[in-house]
Amino acid sequence: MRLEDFGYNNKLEQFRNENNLINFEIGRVIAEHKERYIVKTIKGEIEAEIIGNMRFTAKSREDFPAVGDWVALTIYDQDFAIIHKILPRFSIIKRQAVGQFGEIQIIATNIDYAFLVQAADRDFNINRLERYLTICHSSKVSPIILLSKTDLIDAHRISMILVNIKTRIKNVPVIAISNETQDGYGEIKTIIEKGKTYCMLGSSGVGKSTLLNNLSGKTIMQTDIISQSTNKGRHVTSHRALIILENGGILVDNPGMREVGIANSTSGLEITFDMIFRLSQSCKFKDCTHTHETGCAVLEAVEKGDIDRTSYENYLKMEREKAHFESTVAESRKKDKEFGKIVKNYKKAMKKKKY
Ligand SMILES: Nc1nc2c(ncn2[C@@H]2O[C@H](COP(=O)(O)OP(=O)(O)OP(=O)(O)O)[C@@H](O)[C@H]2O)c(=O)[nH]1
Ligand SMILES: [Mg+2]
Ligand SMILES: [Zn+2]
Repeated sequence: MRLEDFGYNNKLEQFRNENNLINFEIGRVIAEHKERYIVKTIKGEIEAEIIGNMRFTAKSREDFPAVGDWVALTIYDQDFAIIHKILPRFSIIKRQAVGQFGEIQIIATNIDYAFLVQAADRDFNINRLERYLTICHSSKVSPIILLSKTDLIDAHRISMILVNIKTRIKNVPVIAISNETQDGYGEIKTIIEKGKTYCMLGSSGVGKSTLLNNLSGKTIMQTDIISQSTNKGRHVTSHRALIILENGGILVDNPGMREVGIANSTSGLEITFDMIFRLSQSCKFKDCTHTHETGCAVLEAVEKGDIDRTSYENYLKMEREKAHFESTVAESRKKDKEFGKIVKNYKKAMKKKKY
């Protein structure tokens, strides 16, 4: 195994050289559980923690390692290594953290393509698909839509769903697959390239892990829990989330998601709803919200049926979420700043008193 086999490249090597990281091992984070990480290196899969300084200087979740990250680490033994640095990420898939407003959760990093998996039988939902597209587009990850479990519905219904997707979502490949019959696998295999990283996003139970297992060609992929004891007597339970296929493609499994909240993703919305954004150039008012204004080109297109009304409403909903997220972040920054000022003034006042 070479680092290149799990996605390492010249750019990362250059960064390593320029930042004096030559004396560290390099590895890729393949699983994370409560600030403990499993890192794949040429010496094997190692359990690691981050160096204290990284925790103390971290401003947000993005300053911690995530699945897919390249890290510089020191290996002491199989269960004990220290991560010193996260190498620059070329993409970060993130969402609004569930239950923590204004916080981000990283789903995976350094991903080239995301398979957006929806099951054809009950899970299928275009609005949600547009959400996934938005998080992909805001993180420079190319989406591929997989309609799974096609063995459970008839051909007519499948073609209806496909038409439905294609009228609302342009320029994104859509593949109908079944993990039972392996229909559609040929198409997936032609998409997967050596050295590129693919992740699986979708609700629980849609067949992500089954697909990963089948593609890996191994009969027993670890989808269930593996626990490893550590030298400190603690346990980390996690499954291996990153595997390498025979053709050299790298697949990352992800746990199913129930919510796909939009965080700060301006470009994501722009790409997903490109027609709305193109039309908005012709709105009468520059700050048009496309909700009630006269001379709104977007509303006009909705009325005429050029833009799907449900898609438009989905867009407005995500736009509001984004705005809410951004104002929450701005608000807490302002509070931090104000608090900083109070502390500074207080210190000044104390100094004056002394002399
Ligand atoms: N009929 C049918 N069943 C499938 C298909 N793919 C997966 N299943 C079944 O659906 C169930 C869930 O599949 P998983 O692969 O574990 O789903 P997952 O997306 O990984 O789910 P999470 O890990 O919870 O996010 C299993 O019982 C699979 O056997 C399919 O194409 N057709
Ligand atoms: Mg799974
Ligand atoms: Zn408008």
